[in-house]
Amino acid sequence: MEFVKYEQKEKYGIITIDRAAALNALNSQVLDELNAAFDAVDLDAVRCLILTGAGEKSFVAGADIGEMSTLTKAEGEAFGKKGNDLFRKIETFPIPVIAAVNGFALGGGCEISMSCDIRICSDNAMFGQPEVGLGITPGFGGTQRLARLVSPGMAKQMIYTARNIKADEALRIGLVNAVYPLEELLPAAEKIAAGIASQAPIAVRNCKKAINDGLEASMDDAIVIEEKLFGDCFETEDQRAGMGNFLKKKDDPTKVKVVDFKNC
Ligand code: CO8
Repeated sequence: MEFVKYEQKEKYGIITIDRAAALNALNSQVLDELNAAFDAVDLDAVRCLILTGAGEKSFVAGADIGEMSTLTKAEGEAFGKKGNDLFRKIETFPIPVIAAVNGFALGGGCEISMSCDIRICSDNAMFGQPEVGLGITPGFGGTQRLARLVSPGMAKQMIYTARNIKADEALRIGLVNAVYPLEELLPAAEKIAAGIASQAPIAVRNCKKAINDGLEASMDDAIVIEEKLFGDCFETEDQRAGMGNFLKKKDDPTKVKVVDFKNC
C-alpha cells in the first residue's frame, strides 16, 4: 500500500495514514487502502487497533479537496458513501479502535476519529468541521456523530460556524479523553491498547457491541442486548478462568485499579 501502513505489535496493531504531502488528506485511494488494511487485520491475534497519522503536524486534514472539487451530485453521493461505509466499518469493527490524533483533525479527519471507540490527542491537535466554508455539509458522518458525542448545541455551533477548536477545548467538551505532549501520544495510545489487549478478549468485544448497539436502541431493548451479550460470556474460558482466579485469590482483589484517563 502507498498511503497506509500497518504494524502488528504483539496483541495490538497500528494503522498509520501516511500521505504527508497532503497532510494525510483522504482521497479515494487512501479510503480504499484503509478499507483493505482493516480487512487484513488478523482478528485471531489482534485485540485492539490504533489509528494515527504520519508526521508531527496532521492526523488527517480532511477529505481531499482537490478530488472533491469537480464531483457531480451523483459522484458526491458516491464519495460520501465510500467514506461512510469505511467509517461504519471502523465503528462496528469487532475490536476497539483508538484514534491517536496527532495534529489536524479537520472535516473527514475529525469524522474518522469520531468513528473510533476512543480519541486521545496531542497538544497541537485541532478539531473542526470546516465544510460549510467550502460550500458542503460534513459528508462522512460528522453531522451525526459529533452531535451524539458532544452535544447537539456544541456540534451545531462548530458545524455552522466552521470554526476549529484546539486540544484543550476538545478535552473540555468530551471529544477526546486526554491530551498529551506530541512525543507522548503514541506511547500513551500503545499503553491503552496493551491494557485493553490484556483483558478477556471476548468480553471486550461484547462490551463494544453492547455499547454500540445499545446506543441505537431504546433502553428496554438496550438492556436485552446487554443481557444476551453478558450471558454469552458464560460460555467462555475467560469467564471461568477470570472468576476462578479471583476465588482462588490468584489476582489480589485488594489491589484497587484506579487511574485517571491520562494514565490508563
Ligand atoms: N485536501 C487536499 N489537500 C490538502 C488538504 C485537503 N483537505 N489539506 C491540506 N492539503 C494539502 C495542501 O493543499 C498543501 O499541498 P501543496 O503543498 O501541494 O500546496 C499541503 O497539504 C500542505 O497544506 P498547507 O500548505 O495548506 O499547510 P498549512 O500548515 O498552511 O495549513 C491546514 C494546514 C490549515 C490544515 C490547511 O491545509 C487547510 O485548511 N486544509 C484544508 C482543511 C479542510 O478544510 N478540511 C476539510 C475538507 S472537507 C472534508 O473533509 C469533507 C469530508 C466529507 C466529504 C464528503 C464528500 C461527499
